[in-house]
Amino acid sequence: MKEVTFGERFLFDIQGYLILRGAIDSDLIKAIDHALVKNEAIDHNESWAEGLPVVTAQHFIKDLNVENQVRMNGLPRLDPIFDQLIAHPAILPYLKEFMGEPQLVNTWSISKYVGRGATGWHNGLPTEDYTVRDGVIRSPMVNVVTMITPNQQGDGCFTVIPGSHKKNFKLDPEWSTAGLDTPGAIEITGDPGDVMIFTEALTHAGAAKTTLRRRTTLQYNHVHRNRACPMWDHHNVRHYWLPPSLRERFTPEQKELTRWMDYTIPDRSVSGSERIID
Ligand SMILES: O=C(O)CCC(=O)C(=O)O
Repeated sequence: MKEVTFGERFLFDIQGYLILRGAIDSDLIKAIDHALVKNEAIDHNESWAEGLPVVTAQHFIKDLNVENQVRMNGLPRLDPIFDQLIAHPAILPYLKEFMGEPQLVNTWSISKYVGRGATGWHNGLPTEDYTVRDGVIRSPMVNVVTMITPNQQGDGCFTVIPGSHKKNFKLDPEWSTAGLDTPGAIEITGDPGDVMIFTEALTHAGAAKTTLRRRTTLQYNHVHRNRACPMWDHHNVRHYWLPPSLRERFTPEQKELTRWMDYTIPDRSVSGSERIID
């Protein structure tokens, strides 16, 4: 297994993210892109969401809630090709190094088209939760972004404020959608197959999409095993949790990274029946 170098640990700690250039080979990226385009083009059975309060039912399998954007949730349910980014050997050593005992939770894609506006700054972890003690980095939530298409200036790239996982001031509300005009903000550019790994304590957002071509990234989010308990939420767990029938095809490493799924209650119909929704 690949060793994470001291230089990489230093950089992850000081920036809050690392970029792994060419981490995923181009044949896999092409196959993933093909499966994603196919799934974005079809309607999906969203009957699992029946009865959910409208306010929470915003992330359908195919989520078209945002103009000029398609978001797909629960990727391994859509095509086995998406399994290949779970516990990928180019990524797993970093998850272990920065998290200790990582578990995969949600997986989603975002495809943006021209006109998609900039998104607001956010972070999935409070800064207090990111720690370094005795030289050991611990981020209880780490997100892995894989670039499927070019992510260049104007493509609606991820934007981050490097070092903001240790920030001591709240952002001025005026900066909420100021994108690259926010002090310290930068755009994460790259090519298909490049990967960004970041602590969810890092303040991040998406830039406005001004180019004509589609821009797609996949997000595979991980939490420390002690926090792998999002199953109280029926809405989210539909996309987080993968049924045993699906996980049968996983490698031992993929099964290990999704172990929490053995212990949680499956998604159930909210109408009160005990029907398990696979
Ligand atoms: O691709 C983007 O616009 C950023 C997405 C994002 O911030 C997220 O998925 O948390």
